Amino acid sequence: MNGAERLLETLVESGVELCFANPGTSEMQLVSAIGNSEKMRAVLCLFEGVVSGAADGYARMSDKPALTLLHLGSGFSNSMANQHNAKRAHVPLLNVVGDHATYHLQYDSPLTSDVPAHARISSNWTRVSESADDLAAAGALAVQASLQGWGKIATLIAPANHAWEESTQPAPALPVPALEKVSATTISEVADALSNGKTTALFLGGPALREECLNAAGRIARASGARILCETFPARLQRGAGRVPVERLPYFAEQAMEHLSGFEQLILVGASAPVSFFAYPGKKSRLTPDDCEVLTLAGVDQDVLRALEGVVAASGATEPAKTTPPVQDQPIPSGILTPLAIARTLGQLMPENAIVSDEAATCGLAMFPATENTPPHDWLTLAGGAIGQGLPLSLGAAIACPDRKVIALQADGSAMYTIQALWSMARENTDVTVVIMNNRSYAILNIELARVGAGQPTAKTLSMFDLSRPDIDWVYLALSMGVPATRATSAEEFHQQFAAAMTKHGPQLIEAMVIQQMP
Ligand SMILES: Cc1ncc(C[n+]2csc(CCOP(=O)(O)OP(=O)(O)O)c2C)c(N)n1
Repeated sequence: MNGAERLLETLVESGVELCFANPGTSEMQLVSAIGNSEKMRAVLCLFEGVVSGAADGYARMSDKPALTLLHLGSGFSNSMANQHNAKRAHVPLLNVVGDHATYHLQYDSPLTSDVPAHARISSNWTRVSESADDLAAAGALAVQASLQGWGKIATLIAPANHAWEESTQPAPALPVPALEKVSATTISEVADALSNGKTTALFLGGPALREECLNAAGRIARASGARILCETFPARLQRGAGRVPVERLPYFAEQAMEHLSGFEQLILVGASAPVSFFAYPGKKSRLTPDDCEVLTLAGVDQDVLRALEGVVAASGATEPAKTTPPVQDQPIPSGILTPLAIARTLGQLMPENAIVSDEAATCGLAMFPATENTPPHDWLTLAGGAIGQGLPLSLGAAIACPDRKVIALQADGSAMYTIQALWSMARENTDVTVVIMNNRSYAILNIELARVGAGQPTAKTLSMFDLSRPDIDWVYLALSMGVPATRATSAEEFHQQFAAAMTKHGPQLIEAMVIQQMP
């Protein structure tokens, strides 16, 4: 066996069963090994940002690392924005990046670059294999590194000669690392703080937004009177009717500060203390009130569930959590197609167990509240703020959960970064309904321009946020990549097209010609 075959054997034995790939010449042995394996599914993605975003979506929904196969430093760099988002989402992700044969690097051929340097920027763990015999052992270490805490980005660089030379050393899978426990002292300190009479919020993030953790947080909230808040961009929030409601911190700093005002105590659970997304001249970066004490129950890599259950027990929180009531009957939206009309349709029609990838940007503001009472579902957001995540994320989520409907709420500007994901959705026949919010604008940047005080905009300034001239035809774009598509120009049309999409399986796209009233 060669090094690539041994590596694949180890990865399969470690439980890795899916590869999102965009390979080149230096990865041919790996491609061949995957091609000869019945245990590793391969999904071709036509841009590396789709590879990494899809691996993130798969990991968010399966809690397992997908393998990404990338081509040298340039391929890795193309994947980097969504690697960054995955890192911020705290998911396990396993990159295997090919490099030139070790003896070839000295000749500085055109694709030569410092691959470990590229990788280190967005990886938590980086290693270059030392020999063909070492490649599989390095693979086992990489899987283990990706499973540290709630998930890390592990990047293994495989020089081409290590992949093609003979390897005599099988490498067994390594044990999955255990989560770090929160100390009994911390648990009892937090339980005490919850009964000290101060106005308190639990501030949840990362793994604390799963149903079991929310049930525990809901009990604590009921017993202590604390409110439950969550970070602005949760990686995966389990919500909907019958689940524990969570107040999501607003994006704009002044709204977030307003939301947090009056709290004397904030208890962090799987989240960092909230800070403003950007700095603005004359505004504070920290969002908590100056006199608010910030305590940490559990960091993002700790055993958040056990910690919450510890507080439940220590504070005698015996009553079950309050939960969200189901949706009430409402009239079908009619008239012009506003984001609110789309939101109302979602609120009425989203099926049980749906997975929502929310990269709807300014159009999305109304969609989160409007879907609060729909049947239970998972809500995935742009954890790292680097746009171009939504379509790849929904591709990966749909592959992880083939029996669940995935709904991609997708702003048009962000969609164009990784539009190639549509092609992979068609090829894999994933059950994703993409709703493009066509406002022909980088609308948020118009707002931010005023907020940072960058002066009076000229026509040229505004042209840098304008997506018209030419207008993008999303129906043609989708059809050209094999995804059936329709266009909705009124609230009634959208409702009818979305209702139809919910009854079918397979990828579909609705171009929503939204009329937006900007604040
Ligand atoms: C990788 C990356 N590049 C650029 C940006 C800056 N940026 C933030 S929002 C935005 C435009 C978003 O436009 P769109 O997706 O159409 O949503 P809208 O604001 O119109 O609702 C840009 C370019 C970013 N956040 N990430």
